[in-house]
Amino acid sequence: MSIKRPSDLPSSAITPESLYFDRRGFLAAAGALAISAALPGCASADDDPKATGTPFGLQKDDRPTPWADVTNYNNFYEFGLEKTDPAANSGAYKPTPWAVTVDGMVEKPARYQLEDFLKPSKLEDRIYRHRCVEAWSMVVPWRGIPLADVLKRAAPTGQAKYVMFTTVFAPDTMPGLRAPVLTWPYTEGLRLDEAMHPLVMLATGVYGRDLPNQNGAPLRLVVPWKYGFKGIKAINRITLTDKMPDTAWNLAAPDEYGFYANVNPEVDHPRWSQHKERRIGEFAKRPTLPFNGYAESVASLYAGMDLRKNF
Ligand SMILES: Nc1nc2c(c(=O)[nH]1)N[C@H]1C(S)=C(S)[C@@H](COP(=O)(O)O)O[C@H]1N2
Ligand SMILES: [Mo]
Repeated sequence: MSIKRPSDLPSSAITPESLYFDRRGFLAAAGALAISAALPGCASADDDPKATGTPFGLQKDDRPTPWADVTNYNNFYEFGLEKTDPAANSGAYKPTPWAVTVDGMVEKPARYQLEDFLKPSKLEDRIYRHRCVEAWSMVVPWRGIPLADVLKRAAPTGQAKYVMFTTVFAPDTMPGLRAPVLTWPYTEGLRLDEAMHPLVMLATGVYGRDLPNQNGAPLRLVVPWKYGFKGIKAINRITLTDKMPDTAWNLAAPDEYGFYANVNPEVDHPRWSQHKERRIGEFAKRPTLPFNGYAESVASLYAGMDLRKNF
């Protein structure tokens, strides 16, 4: 397979993914159809894996971004600042065994081994759009569970209004932690009603495989209507709170990275426009959609809010 190809070169026109999707008339069906049951057996480990899952919010010309790009064009500053650093520098990092703490304003705080943390839920494959604040985008077939499952089990108290997520702090295996680029450990947050939305996933896999280290193994957040930096990786703590939590990017540059971080083509980043995006693997820019194409499902969460102020 072609993982050494520099990932911002265009992908070859015909990839296993595009062939598969075109053949099945996938694009006509994008929006609601569950196709995972119809898939042939898994590709061998040497092949590009097939994109499996239910498409959510995809547009007619959206195709899954090739595996090589999804796993080699990454942001994970704990492993360095270049897009290829996370794949190159995360070899010593150990995502197993893994424990997750759920604490704060909940009736049932607990520390789980990852297997027990996931067990009551059913892993689902879902294909989502992914829009980085840097104005590039992908289409990614994630595997995971609804975050709402985990929150309901913890039973938030009446005071809980926000959910804070924390990335593991592992300086021995995360060389990027030596640089004071962000406040470590990386943190993120959602309002509780956002966090309960059924589109929000805790992902454990991509392309039907366990997450590679560079994609946030063994557990990362996916919030498809927000900029990618909300999708915190390598989560080991989930804390319910009554205060809007500090987040790594909001602490680093509050006028550039707001707490909400909803994808919004009308609100430019102070240093660049958000009207368009470059789909990884393509030349021509695409228009950026409000809420990254998920407005129908999520705009009501922000009714009455000034989205220029609450960016
Ligand atoms: N812990 C941690 N999580 C992180 C980041 C990071 O640097 N550290 N980068 C974020 C950004 S900016 C993006 S765009 C996505 C990228 O996810 P991907 O590499 O799987 O596409 O991860 C997000 N989660
Ligand atoms: Mo990003």
